[in-house]
Amino acid sequence: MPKAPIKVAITGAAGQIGYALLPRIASGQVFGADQPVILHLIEIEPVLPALEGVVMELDDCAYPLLKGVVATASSDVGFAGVNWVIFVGGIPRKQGMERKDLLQINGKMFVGQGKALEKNAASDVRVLMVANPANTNALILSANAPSIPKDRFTAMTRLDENRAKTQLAKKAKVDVDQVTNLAVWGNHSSTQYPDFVHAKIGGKKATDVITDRAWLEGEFISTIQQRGAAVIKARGASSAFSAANAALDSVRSVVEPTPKGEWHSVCVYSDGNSYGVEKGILSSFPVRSNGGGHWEIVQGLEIDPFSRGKIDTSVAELKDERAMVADLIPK
Ligand code: NAX
Repeated sequence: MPKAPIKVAITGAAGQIGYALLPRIASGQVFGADQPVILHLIEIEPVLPALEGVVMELDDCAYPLLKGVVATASSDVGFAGVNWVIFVGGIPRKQGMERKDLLQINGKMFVGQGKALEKNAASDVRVLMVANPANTNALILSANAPSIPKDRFTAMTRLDENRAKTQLAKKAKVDVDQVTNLAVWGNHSSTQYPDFVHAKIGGKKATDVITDRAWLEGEFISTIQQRGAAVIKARGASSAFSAANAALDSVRSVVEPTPKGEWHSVCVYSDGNSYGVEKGILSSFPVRSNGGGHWEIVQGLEIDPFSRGKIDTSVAELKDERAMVADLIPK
């Protein structure tokens, strides 16, 4: 018996990340080679003609697993019956724009989208927020869709994890698949903390393989924190296919079981009992999934004073962001 199709919505589908995401979802690289999909592509009205071109390209790929495409500027139509939503659409920061302005502009958008999601999505809907500021956007979205369980909302720090793994692999002169257990903590911003203390290289502690502590505490962390800006400087545009790749890794890491003893990085709601992060803050943590869509924050990692300081700084920034959009979060 062939599986029933799942409905996957992507907002900002005609943008550069959306364009890199679609062929990989439609070809079965995310939900499995036997899982048919129906794509719901959501864009703003002026971009619908360009989106039509993207739909033509999807048609022209003749993907056997692609059972339908809906292209729309309506959140109600776009979220109707969807099982997964990847929120990519957003307004980029423009010159002279304060962080607070960006938070407000994008935040207002997620008030409406949260309400539409709650009204229209399937009861098992799951969400990955990619659009920046990702953690706070996801917080606003979920606060405006209160009947959807909090554990369905995630925001992306997987690109940071992937970047960090590659930098450690290069320094240790090993293949990147030798680097595991790389947790990113906190906000997806320049305060994030890529945790080298618990990372492993070839199954050993990364700090036993790379003994240059000054590099780990200094250049390594700042390279990851500033990597997005470095890509923009070099390319004249922000990370696109690497971001799409990380979004797909994030979804796969929820729908597939996490290998024994490992974890992946994703922003989830704090339960208030994990590593001193206040309940209700949507922060990046090391997370394990059971493959049935359920995840848990990895418990029991010892946090040394250096890591504590870094995590606290990033979580403090998340609290500041939440305070800046308090008017968009219903009590
Ligand atoms: P683009 O500007 O290429 O695409 C964004 C698309 O969103 C545009 O086509 C726009 O028309 C659409 N859009 C705007 N408002 C919308 C709305 N209300 N409903 C539906 N669509 C809407 O940006 P792109 O490079 O694709 O980046 C998208 C987002 O990802 C940005 O917010 C960016 O900051 C964020 N990123 C997040 C990363 C992460 O690791 N979490 C890394 C990469 C990326 O910078």
